[in-house]
This record gives sequence, structure tokens and C-alpha cells, in this order.
Amino acid sequence: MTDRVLVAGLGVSGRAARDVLSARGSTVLTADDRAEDADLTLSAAVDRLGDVDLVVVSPGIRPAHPLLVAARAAGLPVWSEVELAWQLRVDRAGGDGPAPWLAVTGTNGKTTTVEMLASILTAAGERTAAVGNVGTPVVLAATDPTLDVLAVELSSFQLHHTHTMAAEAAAVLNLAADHLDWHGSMDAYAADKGRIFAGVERACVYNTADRTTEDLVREADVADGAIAVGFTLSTPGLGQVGLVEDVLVDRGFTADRRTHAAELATFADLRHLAPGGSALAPHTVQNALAAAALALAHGVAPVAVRDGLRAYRPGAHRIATVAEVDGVRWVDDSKATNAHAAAASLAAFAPGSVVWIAGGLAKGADFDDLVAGRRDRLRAVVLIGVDADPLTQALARHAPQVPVVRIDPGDTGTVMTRAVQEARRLAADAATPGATVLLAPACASMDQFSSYAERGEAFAAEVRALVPADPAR
Ligand code: UMA
Repeated sequence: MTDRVLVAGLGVSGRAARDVLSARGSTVLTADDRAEDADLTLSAAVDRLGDVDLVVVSPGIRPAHPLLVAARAAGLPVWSEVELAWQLRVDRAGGDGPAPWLAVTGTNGKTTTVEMLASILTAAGERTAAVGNVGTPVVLAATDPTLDVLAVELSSFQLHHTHTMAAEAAAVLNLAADHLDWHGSMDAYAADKGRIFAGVERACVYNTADRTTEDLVREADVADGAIAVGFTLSTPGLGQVGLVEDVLVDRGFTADRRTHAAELATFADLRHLAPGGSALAPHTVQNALAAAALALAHGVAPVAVRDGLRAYRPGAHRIATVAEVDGVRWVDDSKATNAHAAAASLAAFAPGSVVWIAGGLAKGADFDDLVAGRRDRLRAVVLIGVDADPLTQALARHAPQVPVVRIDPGDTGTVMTRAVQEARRLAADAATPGATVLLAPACASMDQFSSYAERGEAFAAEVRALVPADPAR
């Protein structure tokens, strides 16, 4: 199957697939429309499908792409880099077969959850890595015999072409409309997310507040003996992890779960995750509970949950305060690439306090619920991106009193320089103090930046330039 492989898309995951396959002696053909070191373009690759046995496809390439349509018509298997990783995984150095996978998906929170999970596993003494959509290709970790267990973040794009993976435990955190332009419909998107539960050995973790995630567990074909475990922000019932006041507790795995809840951690252990000393965001607690459930399914002790959550530090571009300048707080949440994430982000700030920088690639989403639900937070809005109409219209419908400045993508100068200048003016204009300028775009970045990380870094660089130089230095 992997003797002659076409790697379609030569980004981070495509390059890793190429390297691992080449090292194993496969003949690898690479196709990409932009990468200079690719053998050919995607359209040219259509004529070479007869030369290969398998296509490994990058997540950014849509299933309807003519190359994939032709590959399927030719009867060729099409695998994600994740499926390739599953097929090529190697035994652990200490024996016991390949490292098990603990897998996480969901519209939002999956990067945080998988990083919390890796921190918990590390606290339990396991050699592990957070891999997948978070950044490190899974195929590199799956072929590394030194790892004991993998914490794998999976996007719906990756799951779409993943066919035989069977995780030790898996979680779907939530499901909200996202990437509908790629998947075609909400049902297709949910079905791809649901693939994460196929063949699960020990536990399927779902969100009791999101019915669809529970339905996906119910519909899944899992291994005998696998259990369903819900996470909840309320007192957990049997088969759930949840809260008793400010204590995270387990009634899903502990031996005496019929009568008792085992303590895992307290809010004090998560205090460092509250932005600027504010209250702990509900989604942070949900992510911690989901990570805990996956770790418990793997067999870690409750004390490792506590230690791992204490040690966890969030990555960049997730509600990160960049600076306070002249009484205005500047916060980078470039990771908020859809409406659901931006809503969670805006909820973390006081009513009337936010100058919101938003916009980018809308991905077919509509923003009515977001704006209607969070208009009380808004002082003003700065719109970036080439695709501003859906946000402009939602703001006009639901927040007509909020001033909106559009950064024309056709103007000269960099978009973020102009956005930060406008945001600064709007924050200073405000009659009441305590403004926050929040970059939480609710959109993907690829229209004007190479990634959400680059967008966040551009924002942070502009903000740092506002900080007066310290004359004492
Ligand atoms: N390409 C073409 N023609 C096309 C489409 C794409 O030639 O029509 C090429 C591009 O030039 C590019 C390559 O295909 O060189 C593929 O790039 P890619 O961005 O699809 O993939 P990677 O660089 O391999 O990155 C992917 C994930 N990207 C996407 O899902 C879009 C990364 O997630 C992930 O970190 C990485 O694999 C490792 O697993 C990023 C992401 O934005 C962070 N994910 C989405 C999200 O989180 O919302 C799902």
C-alpha cells in the first residue's frame, strides 16, 4: 500500500509524511500548487495517479478537489497524514506494542485540552507529546519508539480521511458551525468529528451540555467494554466527571464511583488560567475536565491530574495579555478563528469594555448569534479581512449603536498597523476607562496572514511598539 505514494499538499504534515515514507523506502511523489520543492502541481498530479497506490492528503485540500475526485474514481485509497501515522506506528522501545492514542476533537478548546492532557500525562511520569492539529505532525510521533502515549489533537479535516484509527480514549468537546465551506453541511461536519470515536478501546468522552457530542458516542462502533463518560460543570452523575462547588471530581472511573466522587483538583489549581485575575472561564474548566477524563481512561492517578493542571501553561495567542498602555489592555486571542471561540473570548470581559478587532476569512459562517449574544461587551469594532460583509451585516442588524471601522484591504500599509491605530483611537475616545482591545477575529487568518499565529504576532508587535521606551534602561 505504501510502496508508491502521492503526497498531496506539501505543508507541515505533507512534508512529515514525505520524510517518513522516504525513510521507509517508499517512492514518493509530491504535489503542491505553491511549494517550490514539490514535484508537480495538484492538477498535474491527476495524470500521475496511475503511478501510485495511495494518496496522502493535506487537511487544507477539500474533498471536492478534482485531484481527490479523480483518485476516488480510480479506486485509490485517500488517507490523511493521521491515517498514515496510524498505519505506520511503531512499537514502543520498552515493548508492549505501539503507544496508545488519546484523541481530542471539537470546534473549540481542543488545542488547550490536548496540551493540558500532555501536561497531566507528563506529571504521571509518561513520555508523551501533544501532536496533530496543534502543530507537530502525528506521523513523526507515531514512528518515535521513545514515546509511551500520544495526546492527539484532530481537526475535522484530518478525521475526514482517517479510516482505521482506534484510540484508547477519545473526546469530542463541543460542536458549533465551523468549516462548513469545507464539509458542505453541519451534518457532514458532525459525522467527520464522530469518526474519532470509532473503535475506541476504553472511553468515549462527551460534553453533557452539548447533546450532539453525546449522540456521536451513541452512534459510534466502539470496542467491547468501552464506556461513555460525560463531563459537566454541575455535580456529576454516575459515569461523569464534573464539579462539586470548586472541586473537579471523578464519578466516571474511580472504583467506588457508584457511591463516591474522587477529588481531582480544585479551582485554585487552575487559578493561573484566569485572564488578568478575573473569574475562571467555564470553557477552561470544561477543557480541564475533558483532559482529566482522557488521562484517567489511560490509567493515571488523580494526583497527576492535579499536578498536570497546575503545571500547564497556555500557548501563545489564546487570550494572552500583550501589554497595558495608557490604561488600555491589549489582548491577543488570534486563536479564536470562529464565532463560537470569539463568543467565549468576548464573554471573558466586562460589558461595554471591548474594542473588538475581528474579521478575516468567514468560511461560510454567519455571525448573527455571536453579535446578538455579545453586543453588550462591545465599545467599538475594527474590522479586518477581505471578507467583511457577513460581520458588517450582523453588526448592523444587532449592534447598530456600536461604532465600526473597516480597514480597507486595498489600502496601503499593513493591515495590523492600521487596525491597531484605529483600535487605539477608539479605546482612547471612550468616555469611561478600563477598555480592552481584543483581537478575537471569529474568522480564519489565511486571507491576509499565513496563520493565526502570524496574525497574533503581527498584533503583538504593533502593540509592543506602543509601549513607551523605559528611560531608565
Ligand atoms: N495546497 C495546494 N492546493 C490547494 C490547497 C492546499 O497546493 O488547493 C497546499 C498548500 O500550498 C500547502 C499544503 O497544501 O502547502 C497544505 O497546507 P495545510 O495548511 O493544509 O496543511 P499543513 O501545513 O500540513 O498543516 C496542517 C493543518 N492545517 C490545516 O488544517 C489547514 C495544521 O492546522 C496542523 O497544525 C498541521 O497540519 C499539523 O497537523 C492548522 C489549522 O489551521 C493550525 N487547523 C485548522 C483549525 O485549527 O481550525 C483545522
